[in-house]
Amino acid sequence: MKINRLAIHHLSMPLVSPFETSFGRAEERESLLIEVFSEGMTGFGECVADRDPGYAYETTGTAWHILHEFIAPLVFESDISSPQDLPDLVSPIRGHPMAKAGIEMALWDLAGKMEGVSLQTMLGGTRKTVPVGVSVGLQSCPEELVEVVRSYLADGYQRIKLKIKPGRDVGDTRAVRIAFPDTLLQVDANSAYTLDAAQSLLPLDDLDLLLIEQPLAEDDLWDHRTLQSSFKTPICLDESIVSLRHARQALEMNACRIINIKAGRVGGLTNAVMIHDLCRSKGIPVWCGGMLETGVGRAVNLALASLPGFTLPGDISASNRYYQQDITNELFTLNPDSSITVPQDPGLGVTIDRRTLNQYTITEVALTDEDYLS
Ligand code: OSB
Ligand code: MG
Repeated sequence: MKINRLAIHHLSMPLVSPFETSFGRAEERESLLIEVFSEGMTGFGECVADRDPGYAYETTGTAWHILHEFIAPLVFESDISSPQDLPDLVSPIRGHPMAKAGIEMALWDLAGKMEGVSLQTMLGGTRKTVPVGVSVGLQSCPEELVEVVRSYLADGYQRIKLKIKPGRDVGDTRAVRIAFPDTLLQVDANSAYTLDAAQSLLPLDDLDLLLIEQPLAEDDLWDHRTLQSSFKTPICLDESIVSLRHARQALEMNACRIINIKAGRVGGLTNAVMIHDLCRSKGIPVWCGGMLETGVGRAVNLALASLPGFTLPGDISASNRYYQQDITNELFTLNPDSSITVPQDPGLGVTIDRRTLNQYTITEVALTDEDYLS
């Protein structure tokens, strides 16, 4: 694939309800939609960096910069035979996995459309539908949280994830557990605790949780190991697993018993699949995390989550849990068994609603190979 043109759209989309985590509260979701052009065809990719460096150090601003100044010239000067070549191609650029993953996703879409093959097939996914749950943000009080959870259960979600932070952890989780004794329940701290502060989480061990996600800092595999040894409940790492090597080392040192896989966090789908394969070979369950994606990223998460090692429900909710209007023409809905159907059309299997895309675009740029000749 010789890429001769590339477009980046910087989007800001209103969320249907504010989403609050230990790192902040958001009413809008910023992201970058990336288009790659080759031989009259277009591939779309979503860069999941957000406006603020709260979940990760990358932002829509840093990703724009890295794509424009460093990734685009590498892509234009190469003839890419497969999207799987992208990680090596961009390896001279240190870090910035979300920027890299956004381009790689667009190449997967393009390659799939050129060959008439779905992303699911290209990745080796098998299931027609994937089990999903919903990630519930911090609410004003435990009573309000119970009501919000009740309404998601009424929508049909069979697995609930609660966001927690210091002071809003055991009480909130216990209230939900008492109200819904049989619901599949898990919590996510987004790195909000130190090892000392995390001792206050020990009562969570009696609430029959599927897992406790990322209690400690991103760069702290060792203290996660210490914490895991004092919990019966599996610790699941999200932010800490930034590469295949981190996944291997985390498992070798028993820093977690479950891994959340997000393609954006690990530099793309090629790396995501390698982490899946490693975990599968070791019998470690994985599940697909979410980043409040648009329909583009959601299509990709569904394809990824259809691989056989994804044995726990993903953070992949229906389109209407996130946005009033999405930028894809295809909308994702929840099946009665709390699953979502994996797209089957070539590439990502979604098409772009240009009117909605334009409505939510803050800035856009079109780059061509000729811009970089000098
Ligand atoms: O930690 O899993 C997370 C959203 C943005 C950033 C980080 C996280 C999340 C979620 C939402 O939990 C998952 C979703 O997209 O539904
Ligand atoms: Mg998480």
